[in-house]
Amino acid sequence: MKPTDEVLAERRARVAKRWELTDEVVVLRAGEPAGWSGTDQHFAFLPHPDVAYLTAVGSPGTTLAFDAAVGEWELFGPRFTPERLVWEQPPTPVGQPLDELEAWLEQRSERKLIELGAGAAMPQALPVPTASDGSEAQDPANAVLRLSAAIALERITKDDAELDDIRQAAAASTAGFEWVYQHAAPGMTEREIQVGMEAQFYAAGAPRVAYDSIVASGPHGAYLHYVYAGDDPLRPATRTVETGDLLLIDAGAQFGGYASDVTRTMVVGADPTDEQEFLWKLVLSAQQQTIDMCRPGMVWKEVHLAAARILGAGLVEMGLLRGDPAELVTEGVVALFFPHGLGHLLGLSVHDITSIPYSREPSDDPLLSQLGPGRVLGPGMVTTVEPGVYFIDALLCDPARRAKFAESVVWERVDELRGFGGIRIEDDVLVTEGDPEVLTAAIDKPIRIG
Ligand SMILES: [Mn+2]
Repeated sequence: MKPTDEVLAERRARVAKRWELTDEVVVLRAGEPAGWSGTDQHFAFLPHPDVAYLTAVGSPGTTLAFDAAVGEWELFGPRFTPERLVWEQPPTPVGQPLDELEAWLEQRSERKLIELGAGAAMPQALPVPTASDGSEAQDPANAVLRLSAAIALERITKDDAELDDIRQAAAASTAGFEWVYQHAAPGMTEREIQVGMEAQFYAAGAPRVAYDSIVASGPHGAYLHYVYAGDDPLRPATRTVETGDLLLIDAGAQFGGYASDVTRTMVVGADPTDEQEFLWKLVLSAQQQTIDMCRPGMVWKEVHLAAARILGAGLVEMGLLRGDPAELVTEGVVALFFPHGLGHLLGLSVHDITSIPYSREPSDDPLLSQLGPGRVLGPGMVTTVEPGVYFIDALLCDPARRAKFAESVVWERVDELRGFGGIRIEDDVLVTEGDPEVLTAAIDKPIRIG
């Protein structure tokens, strides 16, 4: 649902309040299409999420400006020349013509200009305080970081218009997964399954996928981001699904710019083996228990560690690991089989707000701590919950790791399971004042299909 002008004004007002600027001028650019080197072609354009959030406009060139002295926002949008209109349909006209941005800035040229959005000079790490009073240096990159983080803090909590789009994205994903459950079978290629599934996303109204679909059968499930043409874009390989294979599908439709992100793993064309069934139920149990932990006040990192301990206990029970599950997590043993975070924020990007430094690691900084794994969950946040167990050769065949974990890993048993692939189960969870709401709950979780 496109946000109303009133909702957009509320978003901008909250951001301006967080900024606490006095007389600066801020410009946020949506960006321009990225070019394909060596050609005159461009990749499909997607606007910088901060601009999409504050304008609900997705056209290249869209620019939002803020004059802190008067607290007013000005939107600029592209207008095409008659020559360009011969080749391309016009973007929806918004705000003032983009050509007038230069004059608008010229009138404010005496003031400090901060450029955000596409092309902003985002630092890769938090600047070190240098001033004697402990405040940070007047580094322009620091202002970019601070102001962008302020927008991110608003984007973390979804309003009703955003949730509506995420629900629509989830509904389109449901149609795709339903197709898989009804049609995927041994003898089909991963590519055939991907195309059939995505066709249903599009038929259900999704303009695009939220990210490259992962359709990984058999051993391919052990590559966390296995995608078609990841090997060679010129002549991509695909694999034919065999009877009894695990099929791991991590895919999601996008709607209104908002992502959905769903993973299901199924055995195709046969009943699961004992190992497949044990690990599948273990991953599902870890997911169910940690979804239930997605409540206001919970620290996300603790939810992750809880999942790791559950998986560790299961791996001990199965005879793959020896020791105390909590210690196996701390020592990094469980991470051999669960080498990723339990989940991530979801929104205008499938991995939301990850452009901010430290968004993937804990931070003590009061502003940035809420953007990393140390964040405290609150109502309105949407996070994925996606535990998994994998048999990854790059980790399990590494001599250094085998030596380091000689005691805690039963390597003979692990080696029997090489080529197993992986199992991941993922849903999109809305934190509420009450019970967590699983936005992708309509997508079934069959252990066997075909
Ligand atoms: Mn995910």
